[in-house]
Amino acid sequence: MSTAATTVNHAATRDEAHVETDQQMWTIKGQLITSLAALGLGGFIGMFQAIERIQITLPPFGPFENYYQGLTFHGVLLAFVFTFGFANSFVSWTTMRGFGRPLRSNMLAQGSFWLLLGGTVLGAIILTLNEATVLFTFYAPMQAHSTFYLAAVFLVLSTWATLANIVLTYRAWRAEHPTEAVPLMGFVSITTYIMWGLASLGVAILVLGMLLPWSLGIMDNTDPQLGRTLFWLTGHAIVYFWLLPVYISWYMMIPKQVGGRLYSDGLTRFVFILFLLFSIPTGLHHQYTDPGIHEGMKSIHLLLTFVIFYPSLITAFTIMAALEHGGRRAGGKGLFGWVMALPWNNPAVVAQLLAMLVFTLGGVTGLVNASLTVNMVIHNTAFVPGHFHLTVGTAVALSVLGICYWFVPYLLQKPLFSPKLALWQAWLWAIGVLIFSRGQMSGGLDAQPRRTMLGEASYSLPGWEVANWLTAIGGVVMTISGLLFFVVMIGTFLNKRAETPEERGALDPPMPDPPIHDHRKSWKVFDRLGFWTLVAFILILIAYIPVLMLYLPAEFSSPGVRVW
Ligand code: HAS
Ligand code: CU
Repeated sequence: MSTAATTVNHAATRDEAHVETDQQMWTIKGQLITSLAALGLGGFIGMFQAIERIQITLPPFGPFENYYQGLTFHGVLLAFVFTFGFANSFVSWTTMRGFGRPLRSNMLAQGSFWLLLGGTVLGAIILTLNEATVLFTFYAPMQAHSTFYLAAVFLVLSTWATLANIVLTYRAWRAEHPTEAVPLMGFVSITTYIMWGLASLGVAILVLGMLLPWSLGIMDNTDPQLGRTLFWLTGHAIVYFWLLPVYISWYMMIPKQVGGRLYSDGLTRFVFILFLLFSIPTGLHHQYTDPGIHEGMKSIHLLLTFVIFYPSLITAFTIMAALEHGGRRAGGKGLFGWVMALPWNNPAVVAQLLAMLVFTLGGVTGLVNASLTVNMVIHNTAFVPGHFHLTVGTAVALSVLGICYWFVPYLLQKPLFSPKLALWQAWLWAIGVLIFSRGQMSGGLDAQPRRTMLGEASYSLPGWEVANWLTAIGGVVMTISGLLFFVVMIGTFLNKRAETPEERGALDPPMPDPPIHDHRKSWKVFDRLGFWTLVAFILILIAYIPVLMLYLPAEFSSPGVRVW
């Protein structure tokens, strides 16, 4: 373990030199590259799923033995590798900057990177061999090769290593600042990871206690229903582990990037505490149709799902206020003039503004899903992928691309290659996903099942044709957008051009100004992280003990099946 900033990176002339050590910055870059590689590959496979809807099956579906192998690749790479890698990279960096010191442990920083890479390579190998075509939810009794579960262990461990490092960094800071308010950027970083640390316990018990020993032959049978419940204990909260790193950007960087200021320090802390408390005890909203679970427990999870909707609503209003502040400072007048005055020529901002606009629809469709009775109409239909391409596929993914438009130039100290192309990329993604999700959702409302090779289905209903065409067209537009992103990234990497005088300062990160209502007005109780973690844990027990009691002691009665 070392805290010594023995060598410094490119930013030697800046005051952050002592914060960003070379030993740690390469892991931040490595995690980001792994994440973006997963995005590129996983996203590309997505196009073949989309055009399959209009009966076009092209290579590289070829190397895949079937549609579901490609779908598993797509889901695992995007839902786990892309998101975990980005979170590890970006939130490690915001932690360093937030607490104004390097991460506490080089070993954990490097371990986190190697675990991510190791898990990714193992997973990719076993998926390529078609030994783990179990989709990203890996429901038992479908049984993958043990290497698949091992890969999952590696990926989760990589996030735990980052979590441990963030907590140690916070404690080191606290030892030197016993009475100060936790710096806001440090606060949002650590609450994001503590939430995930608690949330991931479900899948850790599932994989280590059930699926891995079962796939290794140590246990003959498993208990699918207990497994599903443990999976969704993690599985809802994981969506906020994908989302919160992006919220960190929306709260911390976007106000600065649009020339405005965040409204309130205390409200921001409150939002992240709400996510810590209520992200996890909501998992049953993925299991409304599961038999055996009491309707009363499903209703409690439903109610808490409406509670966890609330911090995103606060976010909508508070970020809008910051945007309006920036727009008016830039000369925007009238009811909507400030919108036009936002920096629509800055791709880092535009990608995230469009991601926010699309997320309003993602949020609304989330409410549809969450409502127990309405859920019966859309559950297991194409409506659900419609919903999650608006959320993780855009609110998160398009924001990550936007963040990359300043973060990558900063990390490389090279100006962004072709901001114009980057702007095209952002708009094309937003347009593409709106077409795509419109197709998926209308298809879903017309009873189109999800996770089905519809181009081959013999039971198409009238109305599906339009839905399928929209899905295919939207998917292709998103792919073109994705390709543009990689052109811009590779162009930036190869860029030999120096920063022009007009661009001066463009290679500095957009560090936040204090909010209008700064930390002196915030409640001190928000900073009691140990206390909130305990409350979050108790809420999980209340929401889950009555459910898990139904399945305990577990009945390991189901042998593994291979349906592919
Ligand atoms: Fe969801 C299924 C409910 C959010 C992802 N969701 C899924 C699945 C995924 C997913 C992957 O209750 C499928 C899992 C599977 O494979 O089976 N979801 C919700 C609810 C929310 C929600 C209530 N989901 C997300 C997020 C995701 C995500 C975020 C990924 C990152 N979801 C469900 C339910 C299901 C489900 C059920 C199960 C369905 C079933 O039957 O299987 C809420 O958190 C949403 C809150 C969002 C808002 C929007 C706030 C808007 C903001 C932007 C403001 C705009 C501004 C723009 C400022 C309240 C913050 C201004 C710009 C200018 C230019 C002026
Ligand atoms: Cu959910």
